Amino acid sequence: MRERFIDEAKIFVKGGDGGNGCTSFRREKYIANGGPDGGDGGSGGNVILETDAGENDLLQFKYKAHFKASPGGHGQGSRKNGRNGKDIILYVPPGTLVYDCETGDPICDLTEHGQQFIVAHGGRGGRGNAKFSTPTRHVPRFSEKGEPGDEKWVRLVLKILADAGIVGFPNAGKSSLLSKITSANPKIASYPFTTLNPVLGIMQDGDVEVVLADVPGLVEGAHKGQGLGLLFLKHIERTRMLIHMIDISDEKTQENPIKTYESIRNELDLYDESMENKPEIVVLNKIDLVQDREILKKIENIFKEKGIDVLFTSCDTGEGIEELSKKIFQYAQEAPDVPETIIPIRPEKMITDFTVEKEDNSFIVKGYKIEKLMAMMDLYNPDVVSYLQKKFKGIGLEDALINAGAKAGDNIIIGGQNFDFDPDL
Ligand SMILES: Nc1nc2c(ncn2[C@@H]2O[C@H](COP(=O)(O)OP(=O)(O)OP(=O)(O)O)[C@@H](O)[C@H]2O)c(=O)[nH]1
Ligand SMILES: [Mg+2]
Repeated sequence: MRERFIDEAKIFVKGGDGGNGCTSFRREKYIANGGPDGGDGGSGGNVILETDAGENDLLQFKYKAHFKASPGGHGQGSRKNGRNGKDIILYVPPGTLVYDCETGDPICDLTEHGQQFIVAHGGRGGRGNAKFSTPTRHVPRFSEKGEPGDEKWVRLVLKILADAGIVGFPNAGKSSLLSKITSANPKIASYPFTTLNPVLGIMQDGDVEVVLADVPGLVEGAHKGQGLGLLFLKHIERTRMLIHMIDISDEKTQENPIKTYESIRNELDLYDESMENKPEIVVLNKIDLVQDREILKKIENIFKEKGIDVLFTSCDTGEGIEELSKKIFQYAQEAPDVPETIIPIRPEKMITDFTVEKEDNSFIVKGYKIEKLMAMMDLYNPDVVSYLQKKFKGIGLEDALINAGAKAGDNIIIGGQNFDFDPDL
């Protein structure tokens, strides 16, 4: 038996750490005091998500949820740079939304085949000491360590992209319709809940393609999680139109067809208000089982009074199928596009974005970039400390610490590293 269709997954992604820069000086025969020649570390690999139309669901992430790209190589003497780490590419089906687990915000919507998104950047390679020589610093005795790669937990949610969703009670004939008008081959059987996963099929007319999604049958309470409904309602959220199928051979439905219609409508509307804006084709199926055609005429009028045009079909005899196909193509042309998912724009993080807080006798500096910078620094090296002092003055950190009340000798903590405050007064 096929594994259950997986349309949500939580994964941990980490870009490779950057390689360390190298501290080295040229040493050659007959050349005195060779200059700094330490090479740079290579960048860490990225973790990339790529849309692949050949992928159906997120099943692969059920078995493996941790992905770490490889680190960059370390720099070496003679200005030899480290090699870059390899990227990891994870393939996801079209319609995969990526959420940041920490903020809950969507960070990317992967819709087009081949579209890529770097979900975790590799760290920058540390610069070798050759890069730190300046007119006033001829002998840089330090280099940077590699920058740590980004790491985070993200949630992947697949919301299928199709033009039309086929909805209705179990056993209405939704999968039968899909197999009739597309080349898809869904499971069909005379019991409810035959379809357990959404199945896509494509209708083609010349260059025009309409993608249909057959989803598991809905029941009353589906929007609250009854039956399989809630699990799959999200797959019709992004369809542009609905094909609402009703089994008209059912006696109860014949007595009160509007009730059957409205109970499905109710579930859709309660799930999400966007459902109300989707054009809907109402199809009354299994007419081959209705002997008395007068009943159909009466039912048609009942719907008409409500302002709803219905089509009659039989997936068994093929009656009405051609008319329905035409209507689907016509509606697909006119149906409005589903609004794009809004991805909040996150301002780029700057080294000057930091906060200073006093805690006991220490001052804690927090900021994404400044913490990353500190991770690249070897504070046991006095040359690094004097380099950092200049840097802190330049980015306004020295002033910020003084304003927060820090005095010479106070303990400063940045990214878990401790050092004494030594303002350059
Ligand atoms: N006589 C007749 N039987 C039909 C017609 N359409 C579908 N059926 C039968 O009705 C049963 C259910 O059909 P499915 O296509 O599996 O129904 P479904 O809506 O996909 O059902 P779920 O996947 O369980 O929600 C099957 O036995 C079909 O052969 C029809 O027009 N006439
Ligand atoms: Mg089905």
